[in-house]
Amino acid sequence: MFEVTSFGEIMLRLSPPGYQRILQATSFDINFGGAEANVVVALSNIGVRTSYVTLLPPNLLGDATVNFLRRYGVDTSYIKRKGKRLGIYFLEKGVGQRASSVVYDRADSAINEIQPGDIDWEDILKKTKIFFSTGITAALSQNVLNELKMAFKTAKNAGAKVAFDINYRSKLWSYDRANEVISELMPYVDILITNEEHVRRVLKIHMEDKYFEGIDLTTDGQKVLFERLQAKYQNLERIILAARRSISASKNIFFAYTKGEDGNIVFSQKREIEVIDRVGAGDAFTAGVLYSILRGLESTQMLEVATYMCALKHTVEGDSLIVTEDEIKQALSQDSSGMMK
Ligand code: KDG
Repeated sequence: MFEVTSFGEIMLRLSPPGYQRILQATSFDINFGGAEANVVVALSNIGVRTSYVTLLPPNLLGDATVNFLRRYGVDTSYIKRKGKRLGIYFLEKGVGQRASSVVYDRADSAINEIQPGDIDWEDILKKTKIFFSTGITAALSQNVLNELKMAFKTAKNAGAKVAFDINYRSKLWSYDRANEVISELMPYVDILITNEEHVRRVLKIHMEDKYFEGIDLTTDGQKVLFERLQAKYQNLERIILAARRSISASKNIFFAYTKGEDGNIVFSQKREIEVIDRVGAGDAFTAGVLYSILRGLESTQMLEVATYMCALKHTVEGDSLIVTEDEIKQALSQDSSGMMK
């Protein structure tokens, strides 16, 4: 039995050491990353039984990718070895004035060669409690999108919950195209984990000027956004929204909100972020949410676990949060919230 199964593309990540630019690099550090893989790696590390579904080429790069997932205890038995190439992405980490940049080299990667029948969705989803994917997967190609829809439908029939993160990537598609595709996926989603910007821009939930202070939603605005989202998609059982605010030129705070057990919106504490590697921080947040749902934590505890895991990911090199369950419990028991005592 798998508590979480995810489906997406895992890529080789090549980044210049430290803060070098791609233009000057003479070597690259190797990592593996992909939103849905990052989530199951983080979950496996904290004791959740997970499986990852994708296509990987039958060559040494595909083998190395499988080894990476296995090292962290992710089940790889449903990965189909087929296709010509492993997707690659180059990450140049930014600092100060210089923003991070990503160069994708993922066209025609193995997952895009997926065909109906390559994955036995029924078999895997009847053994799964929560099936997770993101808008990145939906954006990859028509083949992948067809398969994602098939997986969502099969999950419903098999009684697995569907969890989804909009995870909009401007390098993959436009807001309008994302809206068109994701609007079709939304009726299958039970658990939506995303951020308020993606809700506004991709799901096109309009918010009037009175709900903003500068570019940020006010607390009232956040509550209204939440209610409008809930009213538009009544199938959603859980909605968990993340938000970021900058408090100075170089400092960001991060927090999240959801509906509490009494029906009112509850907010996490605001966490300051120290950045070593921000890639995959949203995935660590998602892992925290799914962990909390699986372990039956209350909404307020869920928000603390998820925002803590997100903050922690910013300090860990690579796309996945590598942390143990004990470390999280210990940190949260010393936290000002005292949530996990
Ligand atoms: O959420 C982090 C991902 O963006 C990263 O791991 C790479 O999946 C990736 C992508 O497509 O950008």
